[in-house]
Amino acid sequence: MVDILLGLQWGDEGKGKIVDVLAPQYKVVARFQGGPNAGHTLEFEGKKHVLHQIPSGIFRPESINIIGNGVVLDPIIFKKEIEALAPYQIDFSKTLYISKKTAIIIPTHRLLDAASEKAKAEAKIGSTLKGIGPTYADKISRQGLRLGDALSEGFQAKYNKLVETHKRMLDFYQFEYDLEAAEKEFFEALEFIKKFNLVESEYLINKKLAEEGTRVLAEGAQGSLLDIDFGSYPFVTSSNTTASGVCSGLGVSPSKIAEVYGIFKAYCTRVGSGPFPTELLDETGERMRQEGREFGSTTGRPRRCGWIDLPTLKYSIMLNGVTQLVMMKVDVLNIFDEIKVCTHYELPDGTITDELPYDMTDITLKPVYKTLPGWKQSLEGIQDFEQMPQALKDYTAFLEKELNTAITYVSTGPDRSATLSRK
Ligand code: 2SA
Ligand code: MG
Repeated sequence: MVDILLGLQWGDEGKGKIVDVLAPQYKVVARFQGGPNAGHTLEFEGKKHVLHQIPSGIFRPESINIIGNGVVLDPIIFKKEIEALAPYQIDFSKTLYISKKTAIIIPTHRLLDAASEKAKAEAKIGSTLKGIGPTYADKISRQGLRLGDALSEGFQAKYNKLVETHKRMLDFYQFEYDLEAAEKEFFEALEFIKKFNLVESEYLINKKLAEEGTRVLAEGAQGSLLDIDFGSYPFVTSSNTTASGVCSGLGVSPSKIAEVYGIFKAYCTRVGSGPFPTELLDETGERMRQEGREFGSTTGRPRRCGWIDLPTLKYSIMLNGVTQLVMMKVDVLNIFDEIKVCTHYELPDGTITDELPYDMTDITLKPVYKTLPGWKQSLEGIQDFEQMPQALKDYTAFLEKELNTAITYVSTGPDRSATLSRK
């Protein structure tokens, strides 16, 4: 069976850490969407490592890691990621497989991302500028390049044709660029990637699933509220970040899906533009950002911070069929006297609702808060949830009741060891 782990908010929920914790239970860890816009941070044995495209099971020598067909892959970033993993002495020939159907990000995709953001000016999406949107656009409009194409003679011609199209678009944007260095790096990286296992990963994954007792973990990137269909469009990423993306992004059938782990922070953050009803623009938000070290792991951008938002969490739980919740970064709330929970929104006409309105990008939603007492103490060293301060137990119980789903893991710090199981 396939278990899914995904973020329920706007990304950066701490997925990398939890995949790493859960990985020993899984023979296979697979990425099904997104690309180098992701930044999955893992910390163990005093070391910190950020992964972008490589699945977070890579540090467990017994796991097989798959980059699925639903991913958009930048060969240049891939090469850098592999090089950065050198100290860990990983045998990639046994642990890493990439789908031939994976879409390739080429240098002009990154330029187009930048050009389109520049043209949008104030209305920009706040993209990570990794070329994600333009690459998915080419895939959907049936002119994109896939890794398997790079293995055949005709690749250069296909590449040239696409670049010509892109250059015309860049001229239209009146965007200035210098492509030479990036292209050289790109073709070097493409040669490099050919030495890895490029496979029909839908066969690999289904053969693994047919083996007795093999469980697969599908590792989501970004968050459910950035989903191309259900997120706060147009301030979203260009893939299905929700559970449905797993079937199309890996080639597994819906009947193979078992557990869905939904990860959320005990508060809320967002990078990039778009609605964020509980955003705190005051000193409380700033304290959250400092305490939670809330800066993008891919771009270093400061993340917007605010209180936890139950209407969005309920929405994400519904869309994904979440069976277990994982609450992250509770220790960041140690410093607050009071903790607020947004239970409903007040619409401009005064209606109170716990559903997300269609036009949430255009109207102001006023959060309706319930205030709970803080615990005001360090959680360091506490390894048993029962030993947690009562106020934290109450906060957890309140969320479980409102969300109607069990919180089975609670994370109290960045290290692998600061993860409490409540099962
Ligand atoms: P894109 O680049 O086209 O996918 O951007 C579209 C929107 O999606 C948001 N987005 C993200 N939000 C949170 N975390 C992401 N990954 C990095 C990380 C972010 C970083 O893990 O820290 O380092 O800044 C991520 N990727 C995309 C993005 O902000 C746009 O709002
Ligand atoms: Mg991240």
